[in-house]
Amino acid sequence: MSKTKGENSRSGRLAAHLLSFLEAKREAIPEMLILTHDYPDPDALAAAFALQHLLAQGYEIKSRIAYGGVVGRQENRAMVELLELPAYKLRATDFERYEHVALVDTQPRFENNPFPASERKPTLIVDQHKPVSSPDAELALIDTGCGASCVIVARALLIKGIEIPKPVATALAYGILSDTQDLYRANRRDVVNTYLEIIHNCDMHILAKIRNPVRKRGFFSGVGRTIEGASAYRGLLVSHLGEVHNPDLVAQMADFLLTYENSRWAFCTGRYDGRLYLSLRSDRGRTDAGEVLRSVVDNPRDAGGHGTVGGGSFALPEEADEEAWKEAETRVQARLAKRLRIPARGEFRNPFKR
Ligand SMILES: [Mn+2]
Repeated sequence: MSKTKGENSRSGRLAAHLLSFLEAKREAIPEMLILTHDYPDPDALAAAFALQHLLAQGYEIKSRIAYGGVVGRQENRAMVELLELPAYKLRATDFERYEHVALVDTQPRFENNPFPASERKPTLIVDQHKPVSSPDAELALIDTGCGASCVIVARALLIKGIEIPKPVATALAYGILSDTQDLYRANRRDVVNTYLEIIHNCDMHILAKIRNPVRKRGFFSGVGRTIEGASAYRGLLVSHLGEVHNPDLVAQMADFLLTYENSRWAFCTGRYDGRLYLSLRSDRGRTDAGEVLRSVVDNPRDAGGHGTVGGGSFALPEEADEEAWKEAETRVQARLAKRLRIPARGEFRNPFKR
């Protein structure tokens, strides 16, 4: 493969750092654990898959891809199954077994992964999210403008001229499309170029199947509850889903609500495994939804995001009853309304009731 354009771009420079780091360290790294966030999205899965390929083909480093939670969204499950993407639930012994850990699409001190940041330091970070505190790793590659974290790894494969097999290319294309809203939020030329260089190796048939997955019953009842419980005021559309079977549904419903013609902001919450999950979406390209959400939760580490997408979660006490959950939902909604300068006296109404 010929040398590619973009080595002078930000993602190209970070990718070059990654390559020279691995070149220097290869002897010292026999194997690596690649850790994504707990409920990995297409970008996290693609970045992990591509990094695994780079480590194996470029440096003979074996690796295992792991996540703490579950692969929830039907699209993401289809991605894992159809591409035979080897991502596994983290085992209790993994952190003992692997001396070297790479974090992708997340950072050591973020609450969305189980990395024991107070006890140890990861070997590598590849991420696009704004750090809460300066991220500590042997090599931290953070590019908040790269559209998707997997762009950095894709760039590294392209620069090194490693052949990209169809499943990896398809994962990368979907990761980029998914995190940039079909390139709409790809604000830099190197991001679009990376996508264009990858797309030649893609399996478009599988990509289409991933993007239009067969959906389970739980998804439709989730849509029903979202609409049923929706309320809106001055462009802010909110729905509290209550108990959910997987926290990805909260994000998916926020995406869905944002498509309503009168919504400028969509906010959803859901209860899962003792935590209240939050998702915020904005239709304004220049906003930082993660930053907005951080001001809504008690601990800023509990939320984050990039561009128009924000997410997070926080734990409620084990003894929390229905009233306590309701109170938490009301509190985050009120703080959000205040932050968006929507009058507290405003009355939220369900816009979909006939
Ligand atoms: Mn991402």
